[in-house]
This record gives sequence, C-alpha cells and structure tokens, in this order.
Amino acid sequence: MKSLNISPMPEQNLEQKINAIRSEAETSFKTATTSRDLYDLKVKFLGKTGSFSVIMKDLSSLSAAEKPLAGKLVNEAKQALESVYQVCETNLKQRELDEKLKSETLDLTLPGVPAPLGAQHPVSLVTEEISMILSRMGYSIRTGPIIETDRNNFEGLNVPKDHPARDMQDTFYIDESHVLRTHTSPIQVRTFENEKPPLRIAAPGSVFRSDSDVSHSPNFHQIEGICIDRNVSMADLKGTITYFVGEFFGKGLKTRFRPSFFPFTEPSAEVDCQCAVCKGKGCRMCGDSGWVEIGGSGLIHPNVLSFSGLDPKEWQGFAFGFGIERMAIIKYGINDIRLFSENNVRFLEQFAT
Ligand code: 2NM
Repeated sequence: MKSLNISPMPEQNLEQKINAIRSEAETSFKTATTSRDLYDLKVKFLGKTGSFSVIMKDLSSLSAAEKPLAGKLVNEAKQALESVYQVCETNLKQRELDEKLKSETLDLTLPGVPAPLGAQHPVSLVTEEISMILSRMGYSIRTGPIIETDRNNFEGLNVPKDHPARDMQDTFYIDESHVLRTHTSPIQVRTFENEKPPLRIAAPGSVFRSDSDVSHSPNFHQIEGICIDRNVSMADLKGTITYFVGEFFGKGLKTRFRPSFFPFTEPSAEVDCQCAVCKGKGCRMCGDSGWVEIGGSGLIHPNVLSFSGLDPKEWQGFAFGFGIERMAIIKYGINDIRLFSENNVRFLEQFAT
C-alpha cells in the first residue's frame, strides 16, 4: 500500500495514525467491563468529535490523488471497529443481564400490593338487603327483561287500553306492542305462566317512566312482592309489610295504610312507615309529619288472576311494591335523588362495608 505523507505531523504518516487509533480502539473495546464504559469508548473513537473525526479533518489537506485512499482506510477502520463494538456490546449486555437475574431473586411468598376496593352502589345494596329479607320470609327471587310486551306490562295487569298510565307521557314505547317496562309487575305475569300457586315471589329490577324532575328519574328501581294462596286477606298483607319494615328499618317503627288506587289491586293501599331518621318525632326528611311513604300495596285484582288462568274463587293474593331509591333515601338520609346516577366517588365510598 502506498504511504501517505502529510504535514503537520511528519513523525507519523496518516496510514500509521489510522492504524494506531484502530488498534487502540479495538483493545479498549475488548477490555471494557461494562456496556456503559463501552458506549463511552465508542463515542470517544467513533463519535462526532471522536478520534476519527479529527483524522477526517487532516484529510482535507491531502492532494486530490491521495484523498480516495485515505478515505478508504478511514472507512474500513470505522466499519471494522463498528463490528467489534457490536460483538463486545452483545457479550457485555448478556453478562449484565445474567448478573441482574442472579442478584434480583423474587420472593413469591411476599404479600402483594393491595388493590383499593370499591363500594357497592346503594341501589345494589338496598336491592340485595330487601331480597335477603324477603327470601328469609319465604319469597323466591325472579327477574325478567327490561323490554316488555304491552301484554305483560299492561294488559295482564288490568290496565285497560285507555288508562292514563299507558299515555305516551308516562311510557317509553319501543314499538306498538313493546315498551320499556314501567314497573316490575310483568315479572309476576310471567311467573303465573310457568309456576303454580301457592306462590311467594319477589321481583327486583330497573324500570322506566317518561318523567323527570328534582324527585323523579326516568330510570329507577323497584322491588315488588306477591303472595298467592288460599284465603289471603289484607291482614296477611299488613302483617307481612309490618314485619318487613322492622327487618329493613329497625324494629319498633309502626306502619299505616292509606286507601289508594292501582288498576292491578283491589282494595289498594299506600304504605307509610314511621320516619327511620327521627323515629316518628318529625324532622326535615319526613316534613315534620313523622311518617314517610314507602310504597304501594293491595289485594291482587280478580282480573289479574283470571287473565293468567287462576280462578279468583280458589286463589287470592296480596302484592306490594317499593321504590329502591326511595328506600335508600329514607334509610341513609340521602337528600338528592341525582346522587344515585352521578357516580360521585365521595358519595359512593360512604357505602363501603
Ligand atoms: C305495587 C303496588 C300494588 C303489584 C301487583 C302485582 C301483580 F302482578 F300481582 F298484579 N305485582 N305487583 C303491585 C301492587 C305493585 O307497587 C307499587
């Protein structure tokens, strides 16, 4: 190979210089003990301001005839060093990984990081509690679809075609023969078709009515109970509800029944219970009356029984229904119905058990 002579370093020609740097770099790459050190060496020799960049500056002073050979030497040296670097890097990284795996042993017996537990929604909490109480009283839990037929939601419950409750204002219609159920009573109609009396059924679920203001949500929750047997009377209904109120709100609270009207019961009664907050003394929750309305009830209308093929002369029944949100409001002293659907964590976490 032709020798290259360049000034201002007459003591060493360019080729010798390149080879000297190349072997120095190769030796230091091979003796580096960490991948971090190795990388620093790469910068030192091959980096933007590294040894080879300094050499490249020397090249500019060469003659046009000498430049190609010098450039070739530099490029060969850089390429060779690049592949030495790759090999050394792979080896060092593997060694470092092995050491890390050896030193960082994992103790699988240590306890994990506990995940923060959420709280059950008060609607679920109250639905479950009422279902548990009614289960202990011999009621079986039944559920049904949210989209119901006109037949199950209205016709089977003695709600005639021209009844105000069927008005578009109150009911969300899917089509001419399907609605979003306006109560959970269609579950009872379905049950009559599949099960023979005597029956005790509790039906919880989400219901829909087309009204919305400060105390009404278009979607709320109900639980209804029915008991069908021989010789059922209002006395059985009153005894059942009074016992239930004692279990849910606490013993010692009185109940009272006010005459009312529902198409599916006759006679019908609104159910009041002494205010669970003030125990009947009068407070803001009960409007100082000492009483709060908790639901409706009555003896199942003969038309409802005969619609489902039950002979009203042989079978009678009572039915009752509670609004879940309303029960939660009374039990926990909640003052705003919107809290049930806002997903406010500071509200919801108070129901953690
Ligand atoms: C209530 C009030 C009164 C009721 C009636 C029936 C059925 F299917 F047996 F006819 N189920 N639920 C009923 C009766 C519900 O809730 C306010």
